[in-house]
Amino acid sequence: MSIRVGIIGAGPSGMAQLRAFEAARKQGAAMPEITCFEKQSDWGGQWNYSWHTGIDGAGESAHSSMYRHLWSNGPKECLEFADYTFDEHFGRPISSFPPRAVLFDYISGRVEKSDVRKYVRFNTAVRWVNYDEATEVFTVESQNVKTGASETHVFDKLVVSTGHFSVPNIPEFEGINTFPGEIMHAHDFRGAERFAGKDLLMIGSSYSAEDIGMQAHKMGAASVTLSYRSSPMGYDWPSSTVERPLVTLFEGRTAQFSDGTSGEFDAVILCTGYLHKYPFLPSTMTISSSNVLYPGNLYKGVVWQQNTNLFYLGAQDQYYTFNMFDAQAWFARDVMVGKIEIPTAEDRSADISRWLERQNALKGHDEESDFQTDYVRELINATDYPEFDLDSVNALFKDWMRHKSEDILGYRDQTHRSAITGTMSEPHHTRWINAMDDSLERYLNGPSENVNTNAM
Ligand code: FAD
Ligand code: NA7
Repeated sequence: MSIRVGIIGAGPSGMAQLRAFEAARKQGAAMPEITCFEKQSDWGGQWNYSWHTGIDGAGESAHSSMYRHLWSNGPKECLEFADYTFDEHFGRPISSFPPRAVLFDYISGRVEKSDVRKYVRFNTAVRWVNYDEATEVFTVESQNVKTGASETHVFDKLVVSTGHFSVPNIPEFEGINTFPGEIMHAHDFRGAERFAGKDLLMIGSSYSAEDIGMQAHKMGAASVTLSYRSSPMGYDWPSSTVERPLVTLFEGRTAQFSDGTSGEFDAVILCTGYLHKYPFLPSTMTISSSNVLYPGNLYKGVVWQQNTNLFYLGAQDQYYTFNMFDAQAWFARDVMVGKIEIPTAEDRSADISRWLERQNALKGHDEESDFQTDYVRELINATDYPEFDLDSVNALFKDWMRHKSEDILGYRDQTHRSAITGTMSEPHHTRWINAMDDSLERYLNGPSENVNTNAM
C-alpha cells in the first residue's frame, strides 16, 4: 500500500511539498496518496491577498497579513526556486523587488504547471488531529467552511504547513483604552491611503514596522513614529520619521515614551509580530516558540522530535523563503519515503542542540544570514533538489541589508543577479516611491502614471 500523506495548508510551504512529490513522480517514483487541506478558496497562503480582516467570508479567521501595495521586502533572487526560475516563468528579466501580485503569479505558475491542484481540498479547514501510537496513524478531522460538512481522514504522515505570521501577538499598554483613534495590528493593515496627513505611531522594530511605516510615508502620512522595545532599527529615515523607545503610557491621543518624550497620534499600529498557533493540534505535537531561525524540537528544522511521522515546513523566521520551503519539502519527502534514514532520538537531539547553540551565539543580521544559508545547504545536500550557489545568495542578502542601511526608500530600486540563471534583473520602470499602481499588468506593461509627491 502506498503511504498516505496529509498536508495542512497550501501556502508556499504546502505547495513546495506537493511539488516535491510531483518532482519524484516525474523521475519514476511512486506517488503517495496525498490530500492537502486548504481553508481558503485558493492557494498561495500569505500571497493570496484578501481585503478581509478579522473574519473572512466563510466565518474563518482571515489568514493573510499582506496589504494591497506590498512589494517583496527582499530581492527575488534570494527566494528563486532552483527548479523554476523567474526567467522560465516570465520569459524575460524583471526587476528584483516585484509587487505581491507578481510573486503570487510566479509561485502559482510553478504548481499550475505541475498539475498538483487536484490534490488540494480548498475551502477545507483542519479542525483537529489525533495520533494513535499503536497503529502509527494520524486521524484528521476536517470541515468544509462553506457547507459545514465534516470528514475524517487517516494518514501515515502529516505535514503542518499553516504558516506562523497570521495570528497576531497583541501586547497591552497602560492607558491604551483611552486612545481615541484607530488601533490595529499589522495583520489587519490593508493600505495606508487613509493615513495621509495623519500622525502614526508604530510599535515594534522589525520588518512590519519598517515596511508599513515607509508605506505610510509613501502614501502621505504627516509623521511616522517607530517605538522599539529592544533596539532602534537605525535606518536613515525620512525627516518625518523618528524612532523612540517603548511607549510607557497612553493618555488620550498622547503617548509617553520611556525616554521621557511624548507625542500626539491619530492612529496606532501594533507591529509586534505573530504567534505560533496550531489550534488543530494536541499540545504534544505543537511548536512552542517565538519567531526564531531555529525553533527547537524539530530535527533539521522539519521533523518533530517525538514523532518522526510529523513534519513542519516554514516554521522558521525567514531570510530564505520559497527555496528554503522547497529544501525542507524535498527533505521531508525523502524521510517519508525512507530515502533518508532518520537517526536515533539521541542523535537527532544532539543535532538540534548543535543548531540551537549556534543560534544562541548569533550576533547581527550577517551572522543570521550565514546561519540560515548553512541550514538550507545542509538540507539541499541531503536531497536531489537542484543545487545552486548559496554563497552568492548569502552575499546578496548582505548587499540587500547594506542597501537598506544606505537608502531605506530606495533599496527596492536596486538590481541583482540570479544565482541560478546568472540573469541580471531589469531596473523597474518606476521607482518604488513613485509607483502607485502595482498591479501585475502595470508592472509588466508600462510605467506608472501617478507620481508621488512625498518622495524624499
Ligand atoms: P502561509 O503563506 O501563511 O500559508 C499557510 C496556509 O495554510 C494558508 O493558505 C492558510 O489558509 C492555510 N491554513 C492555515 N490554517 C489552516 C487549517 N487549519 N486548515 C487548512 N488550511 C489552513 N516572504 C518573502 O519571501 N518576501 C516577502 O516580501 C514577504 N513579505 C511578507 C509580508 C508579510 C506581511 C508577511 C506576514 C509575510 C511575508 N513573507 C515574505 C513571508 C511569508 O510568510 C512567506 O513568503 C510564505 O507565505 C510562508 O509560506 P507558508 O506556506 O509557510 O505559510
Ligand atoms: P517580527 O520580525 O517577529 O518582529 C516583531 C517585533 O515586535 C519585534 O521588533 C519585537 O521587538 C516587537 N515586539 C514584540 N512584542 C512586543 C512588545 N510587547 N512590546 C513592544 N514590541 C514588541 O514580526 P514582523 O511582523 O515585523 O515580521 C514578521 C514577518 O512579516 C516577516 O517575515 C516579514 O517578512 C513580514 P523585539 O525586537 O523582540 O524587542
